[in-house]
Amino acid sequence: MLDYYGVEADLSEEERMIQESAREFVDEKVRPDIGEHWIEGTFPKKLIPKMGEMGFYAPNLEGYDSPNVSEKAYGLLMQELEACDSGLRSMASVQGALVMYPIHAYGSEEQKDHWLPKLGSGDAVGCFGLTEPEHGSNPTAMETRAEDADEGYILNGSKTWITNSPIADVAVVWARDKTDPDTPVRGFLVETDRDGVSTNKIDEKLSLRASITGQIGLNDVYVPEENLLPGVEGMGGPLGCLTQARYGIAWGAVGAARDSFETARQYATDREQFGGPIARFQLQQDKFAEMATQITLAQLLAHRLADLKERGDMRPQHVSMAKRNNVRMARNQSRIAREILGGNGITADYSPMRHMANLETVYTYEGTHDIHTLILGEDLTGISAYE
Ligand code: TGC
Ligand code: FAD
Repeated sequence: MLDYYGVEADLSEEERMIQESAREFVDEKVRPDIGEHWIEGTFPKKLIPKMGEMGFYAPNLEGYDSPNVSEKAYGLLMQELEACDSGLRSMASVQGALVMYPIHAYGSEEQKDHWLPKLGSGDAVGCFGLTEPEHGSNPTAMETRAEDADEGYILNGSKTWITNSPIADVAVVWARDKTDPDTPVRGFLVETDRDGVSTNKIDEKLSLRASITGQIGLNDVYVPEENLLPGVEGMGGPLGCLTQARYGIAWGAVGAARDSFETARQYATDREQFGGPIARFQLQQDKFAEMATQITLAQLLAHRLADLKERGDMRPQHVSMAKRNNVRMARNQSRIAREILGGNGITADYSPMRHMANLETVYTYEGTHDIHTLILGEDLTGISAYE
């Protein structure tokens, strides 16, 4: 496995163990039929509780039966999951960073006791509703409204492009006060079996096919006061969750690129043309040299990001730089890997083209590449380009 600078020699025992067990799990339980799921547009749902048993959902959180692993161990886990498929990493990212994290960080003790154990074990599935049909890159302009009602709230609005909404038991929904749109955004835990909730599936995606995506319709949905996340007000709430998920993506993208590289390396040493393996041609070796360099740079960025996060020095802008760079890198390098596989590379028998198609989504969600460019631009110049 590519680790050109031997970074993994410095992993702790726990980090190594998590990496190895995730790799084994993926090789035995997911890799054999992930291509088929991708073609069919299905997620292997039977894996959801198994992934819980393996401790794949937010194992970096403290308490509530969580193993509280290091940030690097969490990153390595995301890397191994995405080395299989971005849809698999999405499952863990949403459940852990976008649903368990806000409950852990902003929830009441009752909400934590009720939801964290069952989300952690995969007995319940969560989703995160921020994006709306008319507000993607600019969620601050959201139209979903919460109106005071008898000891609770009435929610109205719609969210779209929501990973796992059609199979979710609970949605973290972000909304503004109906009567005063200047009031801060609040987060609500909405059980999907409440009257007025609909979760239609989005079909015919050409990317992230082994992941279920849908909408959330909220039509006069009543939620009691105790479903409000009490610990946060304003856009810092949802954006704080995105920082956690983007951190996992910065690591995951390295996995998708590494898997594409390893598949191409194996193929190029096996495949013979003009009387020998295609790996002997300088044109192919140039591609391997460049791929390995780009993957190594992204891997070093991810490891450094983990160190910053572990010691509390990581800023959201650090995460933007790593998400932006590493996903672009993986998107470009998976394409080069596909090229090395010739005609066979366009089939589902090999992973690079599946990664390449998935990475179109990863490049777009959790803040598009352009949005992360603007976040960095603002940080570096002090001038915001999106106001
Ligand atoms: P701005 O005025 O800059 O900030 C508002 C408040 O939020 C704080 N903040 C953050 N906090 C934590 N982490 C971050 N990344 C933060 N960014 C900002 C900020 O300090 C401020 O706090 P306060 O206390 O001063 O009020 O916010 P803005 O509204 O101008 O934001 C601009 C912008 C464009 C950066 C933001 O809207 C953005 O990031 N847009 C991209 C939208 C996005 O990423 N959507 C993702 C949806 S979820 C998803 O895609 C899941 S995919 C799941 C999967 O399958 O893996
Ligand atoms: P838009 O915001 O309309 O952007 C369109 C284009 O314009 C992009 O290229 C963008 O970079 C560019 N652009 C926008 N603003 C600017 C600007 N100021 N300057 C320069 N260029 C700009 N969301 C959730 O809330 N929860 C989920 O679980 C979730 N899962 C998803 C799963 C999938 C498969 C997909 C595809 C998306 C998911 N999303 C989710 C939504 C995702 O976060 C949004 O698609 C993303 O934030 C971009 O929003 P948009 O698609 O509306 O594009």
